[in-house]
Formats: sequence, structure tokens, C-alpha cells
Amino acid sequence: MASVLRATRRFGAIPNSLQSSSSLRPRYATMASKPIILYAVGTPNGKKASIFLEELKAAYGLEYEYKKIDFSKTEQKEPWFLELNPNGRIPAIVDRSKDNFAVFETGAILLYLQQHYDKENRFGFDAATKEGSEVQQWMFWANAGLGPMMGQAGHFKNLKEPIPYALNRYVDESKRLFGVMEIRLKDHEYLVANKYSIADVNAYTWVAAHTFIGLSLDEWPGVKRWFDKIGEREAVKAGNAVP
Ligand SMILES: N[C@@H](CCC(=O)N[C@@H](CS)C(=O)NCC(=O)O)C(=O)O
Repeated sequence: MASVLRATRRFGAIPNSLQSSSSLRPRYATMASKPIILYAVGTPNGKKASIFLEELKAAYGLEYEYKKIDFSKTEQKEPWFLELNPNGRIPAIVDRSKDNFAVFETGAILLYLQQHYDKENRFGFDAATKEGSEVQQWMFWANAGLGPMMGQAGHFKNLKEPIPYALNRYVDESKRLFGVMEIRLKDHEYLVANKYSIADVNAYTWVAAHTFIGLSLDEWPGVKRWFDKIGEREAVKAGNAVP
């Protein structure tokens, strides 16, 4: 019951269906509500989702509601949140218009939103095309490499008692990955088919964190040009401002 009460605080009135159910899965009944709820914090992973939701809002008028997760209270590990994301990390989204379907993992969130809400493929390609595959390749690459390595580099950079081996290992690997992006971007405007897509959004927020691990983009001019150009987009500015 305590978790139902906590859910009440977060989602508003709990319908009878949930009160009489043992399930913790929240229901979101109000038809007038905005279709998407984003649970996040303004970190590189959180901003991937807020930036793309802002892009969809600007392009199609898709509305979303933002709920900030309180890391200081470890809200991301509470049972109600684990119902949305068993991994206990941000971001997660809930799609009210699809029977409150929950999606976690930034790559899956971007793909889900693009496939369901970008009807004109302004930010992507059909999955079964070469370009669609390339989008997936760059997203898997970033989510298996760039994000985790930069995340670890940031962790070891902020240690009170430095561990140089660990810091160097993750900073060096991050630099190698910036070099991989440079191979692509030195003669391409964007990561896939010279069209701004979710592959770019997915990598952008980690590239934006380069200063936190002591890097300058001057070493990778193609990445720098790409980064500066994406940063000029109004939706990117709006998504970046989500705390
Ligand atoms: N692979 C996940 C990573 C998510 C992630 O690491 N989120 C961090 C913030 S950037 C988080 O929630 N950290 C809090 C925690 O680990 O408890 C994704 O792409 O969504």
C-alpha cells in the first residue's frame, strides 16, 4: 500500500483498477494528459531523451511531461520506478497513449519514439534499409562504448584519491572513440547519410560532456564542427535546459 501511496503522489489519482490490484505497475488514466512522461535528470543520458522529445515537439507538436528523479533520495531504485525500469537508472519514458507502455535504455527510447512518433522519418530511416542499419550501428557503438567509457572516466576523474591507471584507461579509450567519430565526421555532415538523426542525438550528449573528462574537441575537427552545428538547434537548446 505504501508504494501505491507513493505512486499516487507521482501520478495523481490512482484508478480503482490499481487499488484493487496487487500489481505495482502504475496506471495513467487521464485522456487529456500529455502522451509521454519522461522520468530523468539532466545528465548525458537524461538529455538524450529530453532533446529528442523537444525535436518531436518542434516537428510534430508531440507533448511530453517531465518528472525529475531525485538522485539524492535514490528515487531511481524505488519499487515504483523499477516497475518502469528494472535497471534502476534514468531515463525512462511512459507512453500514456499506448496503454502506459514503459521504455527504458536510451537507445531503445530513441528508437521507440522515432518509430512511433516521427511519421515522416525526419530523424531516422526505415529500420530495414541500409541507413536504418547504420543508425543502429552508431547507436549500439555509442551505447556500448562512448557512454560507458566516458561515464567511467568521469567517475575516476572525480575521485578524492586518484587512481591514475583507471583514469588513464578510460580517458584514453574515450579519446580513441572520439577518433572513431572523427573518421566518420571528417567528411560527413552527420553520422548517417548526411541527415541529422537519432544516431546523432544519441552520441551528442556524451560528446557534450568532453570537458568533464578534460578533453578539448580541437583534436577532432570533424567532431567539433558536427557538435557545434547540432548545438545550434533550438530543440537541442531546449532539451539541454531540462534539469
Ligand atoms: N545504459 C543506460 C545508462 C543509464 C544511466 O547510466 N543513467 C545514469 C545517469 S546518466 C543513472 O541513472 N545513474 C544513477 C544510478 O546508477 O543509480 C541507458 O542508456 O539508458
